[in-house]
Amino acid sequence: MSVIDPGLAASLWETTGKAGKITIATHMHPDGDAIGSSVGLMHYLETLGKDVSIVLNDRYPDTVAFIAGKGDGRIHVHEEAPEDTAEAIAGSDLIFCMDMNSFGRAENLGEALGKAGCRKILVDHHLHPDTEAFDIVVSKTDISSTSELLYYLLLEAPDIRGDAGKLPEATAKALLAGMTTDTNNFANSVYPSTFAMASRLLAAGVDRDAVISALYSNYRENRFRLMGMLLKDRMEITPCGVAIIIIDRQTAQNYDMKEGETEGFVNLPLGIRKVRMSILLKEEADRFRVSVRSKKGISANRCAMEYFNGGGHEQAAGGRLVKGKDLGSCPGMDEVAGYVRDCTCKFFKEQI
Ligand SMILES: [Mn+2]
Repeated sequence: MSVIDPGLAASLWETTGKAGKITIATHMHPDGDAIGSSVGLMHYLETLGKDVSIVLNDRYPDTVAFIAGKGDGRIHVHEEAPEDTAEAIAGSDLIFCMDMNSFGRAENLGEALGKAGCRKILVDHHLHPDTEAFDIVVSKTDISSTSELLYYLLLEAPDIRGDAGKLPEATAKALLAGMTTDTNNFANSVYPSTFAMASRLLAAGVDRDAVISALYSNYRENRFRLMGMLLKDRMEITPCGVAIIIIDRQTAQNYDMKEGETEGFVNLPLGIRKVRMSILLKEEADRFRVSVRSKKGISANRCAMEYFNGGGHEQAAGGRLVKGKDLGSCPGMDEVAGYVRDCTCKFFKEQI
């Protein structure tokens, strides 16, 4: 089972070997896989003596902060210190873009990343990568996560040579954490290669209990209070079998929700037999962030592309509805729910 083309991996590690200062970028609203793959790569590159920094559009949520751990000092956040991210990008000999299929996914960093004069490498598992924009493209969509893709790339590195036991401890932990979050703890997008990776990392001594505990037994109480309220009072199930949940700003504020604390909510309605697709909308100042999940045979990606200005994976995608453009400038929750009801109904009619 060869996950990565050895020739491609060889050219990637050769290019990496020549660079001194390396910057790693990932998508906006970074999740466990974005941080896991970026931090995992950073720790490995540091063992090669590279000067590495990570640039983010916005800070990662507290729920995945344990992955960043002591590496936190080398992470620069555009929303907090734009001059630091600009300096890191401009001074790079090489840029890695992890878990994003185009520069635009890094939102406000996109332009600087695109303009940077150095070589650029893409490592990603999303559909439709912008291959033209990169010098080396490691893109694979039938894989659980970018963390898994990076794991197999690292096994091809000259000093690792297939021995997971040679990975830095912090890299192994970050990769297991990233893969675990992107598969929803081995529930979706799991392939034989995913279990093989987990098995070899466990054998190499990664403390999975600690990772699972940090990810899934470490939430604040208010997350569960909000989850209960949304499922009881707010979830709508349309005749087409689409579950819709909207979290408006007032509600998020009432429950003191922080970034990342509603992670996973969108998956819950898929547990209901008649639900074929689940859509969660989160209100922001100028838009609603949209998460789409679907059962096998239904394309969340197509629905997100056609109706929500987004995309992602077949069963898990995201997008946005911009106020004053896709919706009224000050839309009520009924208007938003109505929009989603209508377009998903249309989506299912087109499927037949
Ligand atoms: Mn991912």
